[in-house]
Amino acid sequence: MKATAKAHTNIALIKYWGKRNEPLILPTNNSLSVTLDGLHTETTVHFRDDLQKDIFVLNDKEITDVAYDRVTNYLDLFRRHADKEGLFAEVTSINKVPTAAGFASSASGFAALAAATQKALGMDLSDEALSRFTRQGSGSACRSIYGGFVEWEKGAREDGKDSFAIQVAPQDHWDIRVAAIVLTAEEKDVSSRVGMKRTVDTSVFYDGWIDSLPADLAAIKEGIQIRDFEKVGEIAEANCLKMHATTLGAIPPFTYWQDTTMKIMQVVQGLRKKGIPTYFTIDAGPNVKVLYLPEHEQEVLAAMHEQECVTDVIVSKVGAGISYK
Ligand code: 2P0
Repeated sequence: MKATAKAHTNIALIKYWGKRNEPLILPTNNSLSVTLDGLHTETTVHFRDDLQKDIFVLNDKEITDVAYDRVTNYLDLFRRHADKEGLFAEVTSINKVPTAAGFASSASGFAALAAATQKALGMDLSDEALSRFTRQGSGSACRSIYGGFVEWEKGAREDGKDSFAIQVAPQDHWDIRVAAIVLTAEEKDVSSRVGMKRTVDTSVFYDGWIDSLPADLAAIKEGIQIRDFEKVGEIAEANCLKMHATTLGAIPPFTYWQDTTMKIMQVVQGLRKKGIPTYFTIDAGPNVKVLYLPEHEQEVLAAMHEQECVTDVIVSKVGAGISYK
């Protein structure tokens, strides 16, 4: 009863920002992401009769804090489903997503954990069912089941059965690049979980965000199908700015941006003025991700490395979905 799975992280081009049901992690809106090949988690789950409790080892270190509770509570979901309550696991994870890169390592982390767990228990889940299980570990993780371009359907049911991700276009559909521009390694003040809840509950801009999403989703999906980079980039950048605007209308207001975040946004806009199609997107943190086409890699990376505030740049191509060893 042992299995190993690998999952890549993903970056949302249309953001998930708000839950309609917190325990089940049901979102208020559909989101759309691209899976990234440069950042991944590999996890082995070994269910053993001799264990009295779960063990969680991350990057060779035994974890006993809240991250352990989150993993063990998550395993309970599978144990209940597979009728294996009382059977504990040793979970060993190698995370190749540097926290400083500003990517939620929870996306690849929960996708790899869900995949390895269901395989170890012999559950033989479909991708759709696996995505549903993964969603309950961390919302954005349900998109990391697939490679390429992926949409998470919010669903309408209260039990969450119709809230899972589907592939919009495969990994080899389009060769675009995403560079993670690392600016700071500081812990953020407001976690994404707390930030999205505060925004849903209090932001005067939240309704405007929600109302604008169907048009963004339809247009970006069309842009992806016809490989129109400028269209996709423009929508992704505007969608990111709208998401971040909602945080300024919350009570109390907050922002994930720092001065260096805005500096990189200006560098990206400066590249566009020079005729290089480049766009940014930002998650719940200060770091910026830059989208560009392979033929512009040199100019884009040179412009980023010129900035004093940039400590690292991590480049990804479009990545693959879950794989098993
Ligand atoms: C996203 N983010 O679509 C959005 C954009 C951050 C900004 O998903 O509470 O770690 O575990 O469901 O998935 C980050 O939130 O939150 C996130 P939970 P998650 O990628």
